[in-house]
Amino acid sequence: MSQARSVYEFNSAIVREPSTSVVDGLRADDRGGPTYEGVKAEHDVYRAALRDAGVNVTVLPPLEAFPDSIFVEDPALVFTNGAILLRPGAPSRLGEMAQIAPTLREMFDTVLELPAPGQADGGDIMYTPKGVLIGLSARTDRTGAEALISCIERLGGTARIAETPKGVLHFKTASSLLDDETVIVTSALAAAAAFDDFRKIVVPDGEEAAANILRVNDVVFASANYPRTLEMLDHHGYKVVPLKTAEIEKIDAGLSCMSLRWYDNRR
Ligand code: CIR
Repeated sequence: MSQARSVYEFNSAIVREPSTSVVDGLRADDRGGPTYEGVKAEHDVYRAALRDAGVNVTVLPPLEAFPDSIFVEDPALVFTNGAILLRPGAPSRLGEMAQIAPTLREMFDTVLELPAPGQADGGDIMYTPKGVLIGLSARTDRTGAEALISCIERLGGTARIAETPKGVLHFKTASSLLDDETVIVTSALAAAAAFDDFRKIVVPDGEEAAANILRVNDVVFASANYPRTLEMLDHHGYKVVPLKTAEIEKIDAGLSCMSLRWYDNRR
């Protein structure tokens, strides 16, 4: 059992230093790649914000062979009582699993592995107080999602399958948990059955990428690029930490992707 008071109470996180190869990160549309310096600057501020929010941050070394390896959220899923090694849906990212495995085996007593041939990316997985939601997407298939449900149940949790809107990379690209009762979503997910039991805050049209926020303890990390969403969150009473995401967005990433977070009972 976790002693955390909520699914977003975290005292531990893993991040990975960006590699210079991050400029070659995967992207659906090429709007010009990010610069290494730009990504590094956004990552440094993100790490500091996690620490300011009360999280102990472990920084893993860069992996030049894996341009997207800065997005540690995708190859694994972590909870207080165990971790699950996933199988990322992008072939160029498959090897990231083996790279993060030794760290997880050091930090967690139980490390499960998603059985082949299923695929699942951490970006499609939302941990909520009403169970874990797994969005099917181009990266997460039904075989992977069903196998993942079994792994989560072995750790004592519950999970169910949801749908990621077409053309959206990950389920959490378009939705995030804000608090125990509330999610922030794009209009494409506003009517999703998965969120029937939640209050929904819908991001304004034109600010879709703002739906990837990260709730950490009493603060909400949100992209500094979307002023109307920032204002809305502020209006709803959230303590917002605006963070720059202009560079990582060029390779389809947001704020949740850059860390694995959990509550460690031993701290
Ligand atoms: C990818 O396509 O895999 C990376 N360029 C972006 C990953 C973003 N990860 C996430 O949303 N969890």
